[in-house]
Amino acid sequence: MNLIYGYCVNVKVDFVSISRRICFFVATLTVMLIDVNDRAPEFQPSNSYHARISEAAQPGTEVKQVIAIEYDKHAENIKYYLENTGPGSDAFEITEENRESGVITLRRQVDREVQEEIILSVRAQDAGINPLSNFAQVQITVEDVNDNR
Ligand SMILES: [Ca+2]
Ligand SMILES: [Ca+2]
Ligand SMILES: [Ca+2]
Repeated sequence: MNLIYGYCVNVKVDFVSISRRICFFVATLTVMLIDVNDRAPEFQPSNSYHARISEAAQPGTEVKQVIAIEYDKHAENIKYYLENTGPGSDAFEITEENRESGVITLRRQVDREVQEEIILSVRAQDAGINPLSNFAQVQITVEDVNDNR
């Protein structure tokens, strides 16, 4: 169960008694609000990123860090996953080590002469009991180096 917010309000009730005297009593009412995981993480500043990577960059090079915000209590530990769907996307990864930092790294070298632009899809998943996800797109431009002999 998520965090419970409790607060108290005093309720004053006026009434007329049988003897026609005006009386009142004060009761304290405790209101409990239970936060449910009803919002998916939101990428900041938007769900569209751009990055540039040199085709000379070596595996392990940091490409981009994405970040999402979680609004529900007790669901804040967002995890990031790379959905390797598009062509060339398998050259990138979010390692277990970077699962909570959202850092995308290079898994293998890319070749601009093969592919100049690569689109990645990143999923941010919150830590709710019934987790919610959101997606961002990372457009990667591969920069040329003079490597063709
Ligand atoms: Ca949430
Ligand atoms: Ca909520
Ligand atoms: Ca080249």
